[in-house]
Amino acid sequence: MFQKILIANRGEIALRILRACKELGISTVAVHSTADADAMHVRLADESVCIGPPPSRDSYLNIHQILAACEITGADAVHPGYGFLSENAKFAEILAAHNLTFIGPSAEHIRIMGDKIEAKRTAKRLGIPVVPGSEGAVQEEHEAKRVAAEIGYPVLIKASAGGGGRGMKVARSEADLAAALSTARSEAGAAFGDDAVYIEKYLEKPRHIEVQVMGDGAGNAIHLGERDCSLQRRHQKVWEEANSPALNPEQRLRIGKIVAKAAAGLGYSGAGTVEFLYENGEFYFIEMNTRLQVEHPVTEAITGIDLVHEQIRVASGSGLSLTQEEVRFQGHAIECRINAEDPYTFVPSPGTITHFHTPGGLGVRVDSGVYSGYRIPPYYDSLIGKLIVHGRNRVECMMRLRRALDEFVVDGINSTLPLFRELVGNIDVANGDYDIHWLENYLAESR
Ligand code: MV4
Repeated sequence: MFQKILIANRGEIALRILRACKELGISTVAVHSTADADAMHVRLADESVCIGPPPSRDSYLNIHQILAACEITGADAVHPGYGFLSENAKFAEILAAHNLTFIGPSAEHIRIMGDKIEAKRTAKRLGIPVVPGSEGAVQEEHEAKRVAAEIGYPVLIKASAGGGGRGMKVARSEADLAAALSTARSEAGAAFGDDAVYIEKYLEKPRHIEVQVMGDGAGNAIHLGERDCSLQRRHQKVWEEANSPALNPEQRLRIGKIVAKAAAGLGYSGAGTVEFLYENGEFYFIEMNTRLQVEHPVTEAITGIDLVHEQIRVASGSGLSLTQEEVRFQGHAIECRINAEDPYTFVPSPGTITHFHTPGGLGVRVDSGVYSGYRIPPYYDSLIGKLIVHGRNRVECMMRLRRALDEFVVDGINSTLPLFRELVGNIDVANGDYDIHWLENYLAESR
């Protein structure tokens, strides 16, 4: 097992990882920018190292500085959290070259999944259902027309280097196709330095359902059920829940088994999330994320499994602590992302949190890195905390969530709390009756 882990992140996820390390008896190193000198992750870690000025590229993304911090403190492993360097294959390779363990999958698997065309090809080969579309990249317009005619309009042009919604163009008929193709290609080239694009059938009203997987890197993998992340705005998830209100136990088991088998076949190591669009009872692979995700606590709530413990175990060579047969799904969990933003325009609202009071009680978890008097720096994302509520079923979970939201106090800045107080009272949300466009339509209509 590791002696000392350096946490190459900040905010609530740095605290989340610190807590797991403490429970496992592993010493912790926090790194921070000058803007984060008074952050909670710095206070709670055993040691801390300042790695640079506020901009992320000079601090949390600065590989040289993180290596130096490992060297100075004698850390033997690095947990990247999410965002920042978590899906940087080069970083994983550089750590390995310095005899440091990257707590995550192999650089090869990160690289494959970062290339959306390669990811889709790999998923298909491993038996995961994919969205109908081109076999790989499309080069010429005539090729795009042939594929589109085959799968039928509307179609979506996606950038291979994209992901997370960047660089997509819809073509509703052949008349739109040439323009969509050239716009998508030039935008991809400008944004990612890679103009490879591919074509898919455009699904009009899907849900976003993702499956959590954990591999041991030795050909074994387990799935931990799914999360429904359809409630989002501009590709930022707002509300996530497990189980998905749209699935029955047979569907859950079927897709989980497919994903676990694929991860085992890849020899995948650590935590991963396979993202699907789900429409009319069918799953369609879109991407795989090779990191721990923001919304992992809803999976922890319904399984009782500490995903960060499992990540650390696997990375240290101890293997997974349980088998698929030992995984039990209990009840329902919902996560609300509390952002320092205007609840309706989502304009960031940095500044000082004059008062911060978190709810408690049975089935209530708050993961946050802020405190009363904390000043939110303007340089990073606007997540200030996550409220995760668990109940024996979805109705109990929603009752508890309504109560917990009533207790939550964030003063001094704008937060997204008022939006959640509205959503828990909404009939479609209560019925679990929503798709990936629901929240944007609701926000457009409700004012
Ligand atoms: C799609 C799609 C419809 N059809 N692919 C957006 C993010 C990226 N991960 C994939 N995305 C989409 N891919 C096909 N073939 C619709 C989206 C999409 C979306 C997906 C998940 C969650 C929110 C979304 C919001 C808009 C579009």
